[in-house]
Amino acid sequence: MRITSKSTILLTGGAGFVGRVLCRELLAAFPSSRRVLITRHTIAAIDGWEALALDISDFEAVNRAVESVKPDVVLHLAAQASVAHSQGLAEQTWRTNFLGTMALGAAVSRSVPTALFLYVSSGEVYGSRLRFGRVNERASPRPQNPYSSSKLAGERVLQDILSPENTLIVARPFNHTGAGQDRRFVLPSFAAQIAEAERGIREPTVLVGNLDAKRDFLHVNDVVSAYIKLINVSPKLARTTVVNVCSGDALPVRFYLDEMLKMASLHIEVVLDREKMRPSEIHRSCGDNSVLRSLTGWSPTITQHDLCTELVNYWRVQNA
Ligand code: A2R
Repeated sequence: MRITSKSTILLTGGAGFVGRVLCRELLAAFPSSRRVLITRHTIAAIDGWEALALDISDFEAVNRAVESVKPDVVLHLAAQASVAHSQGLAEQTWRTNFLGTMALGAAVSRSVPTALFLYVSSGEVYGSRLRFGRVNERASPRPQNPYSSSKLAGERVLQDILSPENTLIVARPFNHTGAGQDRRFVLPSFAAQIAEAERGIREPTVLVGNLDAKRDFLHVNDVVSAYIKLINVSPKLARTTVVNVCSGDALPVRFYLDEMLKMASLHIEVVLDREKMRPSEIHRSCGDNSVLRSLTGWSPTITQHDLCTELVNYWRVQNA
């Protein structure tokens, strides 16, 4: 399916952290398309998008929505997106991540059997496989928590239930962040604490978990640009293509903290919070991005320094 100016785009999870960036960039990339997003709750209008409020795991509602919108392109981001929360919310995580994906895949297969389906899975699916070094897409996934197990199950159900004419792109993003991400995630948490310390609304301390863990971080804009490039090259892709979306390098979390502390206007002490230490944590998570680069010509554009600067400045404004 080639994307034309008349194409209809359906996006789930459009009100989330990544979804909002994607809404903006899809509007810029495909200004003449029809654009519809699915949200769980009714939300304030997002520029250039029609919104439908429904629960992604409601098979009938999803089917009705897909049948009436008849999308040419589906981008599926709606998810319970936190690994940490998935441990205590296993049922809800499976309901949203697996049943929601199955509901959407079944509806697409039935109503738009030639549509392009981009499923945002996760680099987390590699799980314990990450211990053996940088992973490419041929590595066997070994998920370790309800989040990654349900994401992998979503990949598998789509391969089975989409029509043979649907093109499926499975994107496996590794860590990504930027302004607007919830402070439950590690880098926003550092930036928010630094901004609060500067304003004097907390002690000059930052509570941290394992700073030696190495992570492969991208700026959310680079992740979104990878998704859009994948859509653009979709006519030349196989029926199913699995693609890592990652920088290809892993730096210790301490590196990001140090970058942010350099920006602070006062001395801030780093304090270990044992509750933030996860015993089964992977020491190094790093993906191989060769497939993404060779398929699309993509490369990341935002430096780690600029990423840290953006986060601290964002939280300074949030706390003002
Ligand atoms: O929480 P809400 O109402 O803003 O909606 C979230 C949506 N969502 C759902 N939509 C419909 N039915 C559901 N049962 C349902 N549960 C969650 O998914 C929100 O708009 C979106 C997730 O956004 P965030 O939590 O901000 O995740 P983020 O970082 O944007 O991740 C996007 C995708 C996910 O598939 C991740 O697993 C992947 O990228 O890394």
